[in-house]
Amino acid sequence: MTSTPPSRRGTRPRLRVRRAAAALTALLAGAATTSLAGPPAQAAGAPDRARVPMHQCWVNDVAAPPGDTVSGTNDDDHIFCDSDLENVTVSGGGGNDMIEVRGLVIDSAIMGGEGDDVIRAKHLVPQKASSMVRGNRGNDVIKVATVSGDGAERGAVVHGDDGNDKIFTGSVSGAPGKFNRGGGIVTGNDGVDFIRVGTIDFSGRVLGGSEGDRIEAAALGPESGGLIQAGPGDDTISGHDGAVLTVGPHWGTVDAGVGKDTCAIVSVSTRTAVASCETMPKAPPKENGGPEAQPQPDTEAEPESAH
Ligand SMILES: [Ca+2]
Ligand SMILES: [Ca+2]
Ligand SMILES: [Ca+2]
Repeated sequence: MTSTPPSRRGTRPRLRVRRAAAALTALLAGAATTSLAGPPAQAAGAPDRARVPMHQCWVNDVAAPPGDTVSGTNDDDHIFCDSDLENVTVSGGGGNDMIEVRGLVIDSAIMGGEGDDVIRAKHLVPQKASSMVRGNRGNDVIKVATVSGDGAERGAVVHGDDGNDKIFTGSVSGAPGKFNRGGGIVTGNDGVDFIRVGTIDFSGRVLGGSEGDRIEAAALGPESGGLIQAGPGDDTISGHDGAVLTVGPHWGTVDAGVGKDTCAIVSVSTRTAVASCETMPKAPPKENGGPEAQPQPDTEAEPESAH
């Protein structure tokens, strides 16, 4: 276990404030869904990482004993957690597992294990360690509310791992730290993955991994900057449902990687960087009002019809 010295990595104060505010908002949002039993009080004055593992989980309708692990069997399990996870690792083990966490994922990990798993979790809220969701091997479906990390030691990490995964998350944010680790990151890893995320900003990263992936984001770098890196394979990068993705106006970066890639994107800034897109449809966006918005037929102030 690494210690967590005060950050000296020069994170801009404004960003830190923004993060703190976001974390607070997330906590408040999560509070509505956590159980009334509430977490045990933190050991007052406990140095650094001496936090009590906290969870209220059930494995196949049997309450999981307290402790820092919640484990499924090698068969198909249903693991349900009705509270925040704090300093806990939840593992599905083998089989096609369903893992559902209704609270925050604080310094904790959710691992699908072998098999085709379905994982649903709320916000990843790393505080003193990383928060992580991994599908592990198999064709997994992963849904996470938001992915917001901070540096190497407080990463918010979602990995599909081997297999053809489907990953859905909200916003992805947070700069990596040493060795490019951590931050806010979503990766498909090996396999033909489908990744749909919200806004990628404040140095958040979405990586496709090998093989032909489909990556859809709501926005990329609208306020600060973010990265989409599709990796090897014939990849497709776009907005949601194939809409045109706006890159910028700040430091949005798209690297489609090796392969015959299709990018439905429009850059709205000179600070963006777009590389390795073999196909970039020039078609104007239908709804997002790009710079070349389709000329509308003259409809003579017709009232809005239902469509
Ligand atoms: Ca299992
Ligand atoms: Ca799996
Ligand atoms: Ca994968």
